Formats: sequence, structure tokens, C-alpha cells
Amino acid sequence: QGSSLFQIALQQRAASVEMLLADLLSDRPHTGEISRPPRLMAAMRHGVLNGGKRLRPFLVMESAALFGADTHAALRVATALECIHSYSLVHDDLPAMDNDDMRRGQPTVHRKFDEAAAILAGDSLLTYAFELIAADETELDAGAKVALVTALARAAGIGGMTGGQTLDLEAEKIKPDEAGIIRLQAMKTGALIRFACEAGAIVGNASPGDRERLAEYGSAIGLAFQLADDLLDVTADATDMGKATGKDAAAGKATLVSMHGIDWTKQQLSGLVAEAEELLAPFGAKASLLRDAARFIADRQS
Ligand code: GRG
Repeated sequence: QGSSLFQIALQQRAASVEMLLADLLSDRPHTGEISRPPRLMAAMRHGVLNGGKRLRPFLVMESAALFGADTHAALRVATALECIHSYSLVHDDLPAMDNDDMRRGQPTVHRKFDEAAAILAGDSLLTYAFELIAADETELDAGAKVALVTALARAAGIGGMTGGQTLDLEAEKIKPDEAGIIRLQAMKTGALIRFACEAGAIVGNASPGDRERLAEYGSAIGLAFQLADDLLDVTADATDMGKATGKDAAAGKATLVSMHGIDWTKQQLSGLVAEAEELLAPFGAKASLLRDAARFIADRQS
């Protein structure tokens, strides 16, 4: 069955990312470094080697595979993206933001270490991501590296994740309308997912048309990711299971689900999966795991 093949592939890709991360984030100083403070490294490892689903790296690697890209280069870019995603979670959990004690089933970095350590571990993961892409060990030409660094900086920065997080923090006071909610979600969570798919195309030296196609596929599943998250929020509230996911409702923030209801959201999710599948149609059977990924994201239960 498609979904179980997908689960196995996701686990395999996750294992390669985690092996590389364990090596890259060891205490041993790497090329060009004077030393590595052990406590910083421990906090970084705690923030990133803690059982995430590794969805974004999977999307990078599967998108790259469509174009016969170098697997090692794709893995390094995928790992860089996971460093950025993990940094965003470490900082999102800080007292100044969500003030969470647990993440991925373990104490958050500021709880296990302290706030300064969590800020610095997040900063270091963010910075390290760009080094990972640009370093000589990533065997890509300079043009591809510049394209990746530019696209990643945009996705993670002002017009992407940090800008979206800012709008989200403001949303408790300045209630956004529907277009505003869609925009903030596309920035906060959508931009990194879009980048994941576009990055695979860049690593695989795809044509501009195919790069855009993969980016559009990424946008569709990014929106689906957020809608599924909002749906989980509601179902968790209804069954009174998930304190951790009931945040938006608790903060009085409107979501597309609270505006339009569960049935509408499920219809939107099917529409987005169909759109994602249509975008992948030209790649035929090679894209079957990416099709599964779209369905997994729309149906996800955690
Ligand atoms: C603090 C700069 C900064 C940004 C924070 C993305 C984000 C912006 C915060 C995350 C808060 C959150 C819980 C958002 C909901 C969607 C989301 C990104 C969930 C976590 O992603 P998964 O499900 O997590 O891929 P794992 O743990 O599997 O990696």
C-alpha cells in the first residue's frame, strides 16, 4: 500500500539526516573552527536530534531525486533545512513566545538547559544551515549554492517564516481577515515547505519551469499542512486530548477551520491534494512518493 511504502521511505530518509546531524553536531571542532563549546553543542543536539518527523528533509530529497540529483548534496541541503526548522521550534518554545515546556515528547531546550542556551542554540542552528549549504563538502556549483542560499534566506526571513511568526503574534490583537490568515500561514509555515520542494529542483539542476512546478507543489502541500494542523487543533479540543495543540483556540485566534467548519476544511484538503497530484503529473511514476507525501500531510494525525 502506498502510505506504508511512504512511511518506510520517510523513516529511511530521516535516518540519513540524523546520522549526518550526529556527525556534524559532535563536540569535535570541524574545519576552520577554533573550538566547540560542549554545552552549546549539547543544546543544539537536544534541539534537533529529538525525534521530529523530518518531513521537510524528505521533501528536499524526493524532489531532488526526481531530477537524478547528487544524493549527498541533497542530503546536506535537506539537513540544513531541518536545522532551520528546528531552530524555529527552539525559539518558538521560549518564554517570550509560546513558553512551552515540552517539544517532541521531551523538555524544550530552555527547560533542559536555560534561556540563553536556547537562544544561542537556535542562532547557531540557523547560521550553521547556511554554512552547510555553502561549504565545499556540498558538491554543487556556485550558482546552485547562491540560488539555494537566496531562496532559503527568503523562506526563513522577513517575507517568510520570521515575518509570518510576527504576524501570528500580532493576530491575537489585530484580528486578520481570511486573506490575512492565509497570508500569515503561507509565510510562517508554508514558505519553508515550499522551499523544501524548490530546493530539490535546484539541487537537481531542473529547468526554470520544473523548479516553479515543484515550488507550486510545495505551496499546495504547505497550505494543506497548515489546514491539517488547524483541523487537529479542533479535534484535539473536541476530544480534550491535546492541550499542546489547542493553542490557537485558547488564544482566541481565528483559523480557516473556525471560520468555515470541518467539512469545508476537509474539502479544501482534498482539493489541495488533487492540485499537488496534478502538478506532479508530468513526472509520472517517479513522483509517487511525493504524491503519497501530499496525502500524508493532508491526513496526518500528529
Ligand atoms: C520563532 C522564528 C520563529 C519562528 C517560529 C514555524 C514556527 C515559526 C513555529 C512553530 C509553531 C508551530 C507549532 C506551528 C505549527 C506548525 C508546525 C511548524 C509544526 C511543527 O512541524 P512538524 O509537524 O514538526 O513538521 P516535527 O516535530 O515533526 O518536525
